[in-house]
Amino acid sequence: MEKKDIVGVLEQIGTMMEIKGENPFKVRAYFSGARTLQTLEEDLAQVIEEGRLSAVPGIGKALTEKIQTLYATGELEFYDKLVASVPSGLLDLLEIPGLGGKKIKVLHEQLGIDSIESLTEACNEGRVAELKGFGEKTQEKILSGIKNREAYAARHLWWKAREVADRILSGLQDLPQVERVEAAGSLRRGMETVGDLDFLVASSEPGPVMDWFTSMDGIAEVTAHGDTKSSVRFDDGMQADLRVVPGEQFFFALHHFTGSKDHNVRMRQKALSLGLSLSEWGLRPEEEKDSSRKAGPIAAHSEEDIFEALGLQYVPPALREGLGEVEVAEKNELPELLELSDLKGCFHNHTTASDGRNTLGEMAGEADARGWEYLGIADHSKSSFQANGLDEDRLAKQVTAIRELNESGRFRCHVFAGSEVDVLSGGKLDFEDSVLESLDYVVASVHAGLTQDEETMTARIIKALEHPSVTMFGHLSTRLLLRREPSRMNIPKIIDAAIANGKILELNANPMRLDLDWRHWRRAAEKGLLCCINPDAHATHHFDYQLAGVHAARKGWLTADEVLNTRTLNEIKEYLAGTG
Ligand code: DGT
Ligand code: CA
Ligand code: CA
Ligand code: ZN
Repeated sequence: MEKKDIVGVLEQIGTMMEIKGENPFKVRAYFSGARTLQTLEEDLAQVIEEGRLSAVPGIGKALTEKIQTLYATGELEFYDKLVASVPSGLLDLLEIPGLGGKKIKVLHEQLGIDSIESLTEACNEGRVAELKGFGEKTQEKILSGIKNREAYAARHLWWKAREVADRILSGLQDLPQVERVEAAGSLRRGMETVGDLDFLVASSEPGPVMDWFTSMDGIAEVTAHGDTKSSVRFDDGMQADLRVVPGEQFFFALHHFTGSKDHNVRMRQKALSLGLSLSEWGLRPEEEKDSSRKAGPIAAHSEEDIFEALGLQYVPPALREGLGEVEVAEKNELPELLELSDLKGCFHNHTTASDGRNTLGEMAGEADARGWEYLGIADHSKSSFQANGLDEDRLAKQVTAIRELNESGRFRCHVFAGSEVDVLSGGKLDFEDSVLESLDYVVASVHAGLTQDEETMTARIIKALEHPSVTMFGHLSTRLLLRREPSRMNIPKIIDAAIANGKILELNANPMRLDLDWRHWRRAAEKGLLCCINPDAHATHHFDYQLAGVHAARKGWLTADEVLNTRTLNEIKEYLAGTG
């Protein structure tokens, strides 16, 4: 088992012991042990193999044994027994923000709460507010946490949906009856979260295709099984629809089921204005609409053909949100959207110096292998102790190591020395000016104090943006998709301040963040805001996240020249020197 997972198990043990009301000293030992392990600078494997784990301060004998067992086997009897001894409904309560072991124990003991359902009921009846240490505010927060949890469970991250969809697509592709296949819906539009997966197949023999689809591995329930449409639900709750159409309808159906609904409405209106009727079946003169379900007189051999038949510029799926794209396509004024291949590097990446899993050399090597011209390293700063943030000394050593790596000529990829500096609660940065000035660039981010009121948070962020050393702001809203709501802040005001101060906002490409949200970018870029797409990589394979970032950027109508990291190394050097 990896360190990260062991830390998770120790934390869960602590929480479960809290729920059971066990000795607080024992409970604390697990939490502090988890934290010690998390911030351990040395390689855990090496420490264990050299038998030095029990010598690490804060890790006693009992903990040493458990960590070693988990490391070696990935299992722990003590943990399994503990899980079995806590009612499973109580563990579900942990997913509600603000509820930890102690509060759950009180809810269980005093109100007999043992599930989300009984907790909802107790909140609605006002019984939770009456408990000592809870109150109206906490009760309200719990209720909104429960509501969010339901909404979160109904959707999936685009990244995860895409992985599942790719497997299904390649399975469908391999069937001899399948002439064409595409994923449609919100997945194809690159929405940050996806409700269900939508597949479309062209085939004259739907039977075997539907049979394959409804008997895939991991299906919990087949909710529909027909010749034109089947639907399934997987064990993890994800659902998928498959529609099979004759070849000549394929692109009409693809367009229709890609959506969005609002886009489709606008497209049908546009067709009507030309005396045409557009549907999932085809495009035909309006008076013939009801005569048949066969493809109409206008054929489409691609989606481009459909747009052309309506006198429209082709609208890429990313833009099909009904946000004015049809009107702009009428004027042939859609922008040439950013492509993944436009990116030449990125700036917000971590190494083993803070909480990353790969070393500086490994990260630079991977960036080099991808053909990037530059890579920015921005490890956490000292206040992010939970992420093993660097203090001034360790940062200075890292800067030296980066300079040496560049001089060694080991990689063609140039490494920029930066820092992801915490913006403290009053807007002050985590390092003194002289330290910040020693860096090539600075990413300012908020990691703590996420629940400040709108005014305080907005002022805090703007203060950081006004600091001369700050290059860009990281994951502005602090949201974690399907897990944590954004912090309260006045985003338009912050965008104006960024532009006024010549600062960049990041589009964090981590599939859980995609922050700043694409919905802001079109207006912001029009006003002159510069974007930087960063993977926030904590391991070399996280560089793949740039794809998710590019999808979000495309949804925000961004073009290559609105994104900093499409520039060449020389242009970046000039930009950072303040001359570009
Ligand atoms: P999702 O699944 O919630 O992430 O979002 P979508 O966009 O994938 O929606 P979904 O799966 O319900 O339907 C796929 C597409 O099919 C949708 O984007 C547009 C089209 N569609 C479905 N139902 C309707 C409808 O009632 N009216 C119109 N105009 N289009 C529809
Ligand atoms: Ca869908
Ligand atoms: Ca669907
Ligand atoms: Zn961060």
